[in-house]
Amino acid sequence: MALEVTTIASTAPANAPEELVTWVAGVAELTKPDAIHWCDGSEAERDRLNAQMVASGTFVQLNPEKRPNSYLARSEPSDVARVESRTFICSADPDDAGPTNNWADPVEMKKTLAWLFAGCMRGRTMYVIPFSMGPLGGEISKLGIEITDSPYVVVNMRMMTRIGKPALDAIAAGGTWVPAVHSVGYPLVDPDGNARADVPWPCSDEKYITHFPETHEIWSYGSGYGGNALLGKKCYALRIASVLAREEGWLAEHMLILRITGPDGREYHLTAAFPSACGKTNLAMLRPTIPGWKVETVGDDIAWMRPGADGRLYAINPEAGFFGVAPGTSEETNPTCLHALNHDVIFTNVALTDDGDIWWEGLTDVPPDHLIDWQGLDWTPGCGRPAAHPNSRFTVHASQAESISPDWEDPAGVPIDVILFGGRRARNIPLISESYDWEHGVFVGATVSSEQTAAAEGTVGSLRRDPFAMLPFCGYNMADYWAHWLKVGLVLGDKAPKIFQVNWFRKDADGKWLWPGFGDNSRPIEWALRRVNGEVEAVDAISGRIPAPGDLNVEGLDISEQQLSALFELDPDAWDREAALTEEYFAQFGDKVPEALHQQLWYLRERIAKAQDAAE
Ligand code: OXD
Ligand code: MN
Repeated sequence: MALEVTTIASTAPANAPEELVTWVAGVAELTKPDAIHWCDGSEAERDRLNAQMVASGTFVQLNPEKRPNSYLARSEPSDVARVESRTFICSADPDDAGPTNNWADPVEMKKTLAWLFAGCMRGRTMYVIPFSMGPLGGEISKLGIEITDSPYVVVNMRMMTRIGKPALDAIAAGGTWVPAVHSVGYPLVDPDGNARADVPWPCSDEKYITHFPETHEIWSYGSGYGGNALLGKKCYALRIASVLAREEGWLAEHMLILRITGPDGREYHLTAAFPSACGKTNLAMLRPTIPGWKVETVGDDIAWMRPGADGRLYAINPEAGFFGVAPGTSEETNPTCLHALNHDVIFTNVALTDDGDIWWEGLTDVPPDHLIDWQGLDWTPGCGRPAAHPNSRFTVHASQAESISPDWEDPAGVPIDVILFGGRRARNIPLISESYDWEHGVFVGATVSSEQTAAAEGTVGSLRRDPFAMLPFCGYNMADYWAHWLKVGLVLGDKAPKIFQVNWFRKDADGKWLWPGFGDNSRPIEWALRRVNGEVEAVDAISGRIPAPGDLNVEGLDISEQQLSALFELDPDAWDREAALTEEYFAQFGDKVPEALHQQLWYLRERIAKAQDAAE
């Protein structure tokens, strides 16, 4: 039986403000749940939901001796990733969403949602999750309420954000909050009104991940998976927060945050934006190979940054956990991450071993003789199917990483010295290159790209642009976002972080990697920090400033002079073609492209022409 409105109000904690209770009651009236639970964020609540999901078949409890307090969920095969084609920015003016987003009319979308959400929680409990993105009460932090009919979402949100009573208390004290509504879209009554049983992974074939930038609202329907359902992450911390950041003069970025301490004890902080499949989690937990350098994790995915009282740019990690890709994580590639997964983890779509533990491709060189794969089927080596889904994930609290910085929850954030932009490029882009100034850095960020690596992804060698690694995450017109970055640069002036471009993926003519990557990525970063200190001169080049010969620390590294120079080779003719592609790329944004970026393209062409002249 659906709840009466008066009953709904009586479920609310005593200090829930009227505006919040009215909103929750409205959503309940629309979605018709059987019960409402206001999450307090306690361990008892988590334990109860975990036990309930084990009983319902959503969770498999892992062997407590091998993996204490850990669970495995298997999703429907149709619900394994973010659905960019079903993700919408619903601004009044399509131009405010821009050519890189799916736009939908907000009035029409609200009608569609009203129809989709009508009765969609029948037979289920509706959970109300108060949450804080960033440490509670911090000046950069923000509050939200997610309503969901998925207990899986509640226990994941508990690790990924700060949920429950303290967040509700902050809202009760007058804090503004972003409303976010989620349903898996699988009511426990069928379309004819007959009761139906639940399934381990309820979801719908119809999916809508919608954002309303003018009213700062999120409505998500039909998926139980990660970025579609944990609405604090991509939907709030990037898409809606990027809109808030533009309104309020700060930056919401798809960037990891690191603290690096040099041998002399000096601390530096760095943020870095990488498109997917560029080793972002590995960099977030980097183990430097240069003696005396220490790297600590502040964040692995998202940075919120604001100018501080001293004029520098300060960053917080708005999240509290890691929702990372499991395959490829091993003792060799990322031991820090692997160790963080020893206990209290939710795994989704990895394989199950016969002794109740987990496995994925790349975890060990030799796979176990038998597994239950991510679809719940028997699996043996050589059967021709991956055991874990390539996008299988772990959810773990950030405090479990041995690399976590003691200050990762400092509400004031950490002052940023360096911003890195990375991509996956076999050619052209050097190992590291320093931008000439902030405007050049914004140009570099705006043109970040990766080469398509497999025929399945498109023409091999063609470029996929992923500006600022924000392509699927910017809540408004990408060209306006570039203009916002330029404005923030004016505010920061000479206190702005230095911006560098890196490329760990350069190959030689035979297609072999030129750079070892992983822990050795600390070497170009060390050069960047020495540039911050003014310790080394750099050489002006087409892409930016590059290390003078001998300045990149390769001590103890088995790398030839030839490899080293190939890592920094800049072919003016290839760059000429690159500039033409950039011009083409900018054209799709029409007259929204800031003049400063056209000017940067002109400066780039000047540098190319100079290099062409010198080569003649
Ligand atoms: C993520 C992503 O899951 O960027 O972090 O897709
Ligand atoms: Mn991400």
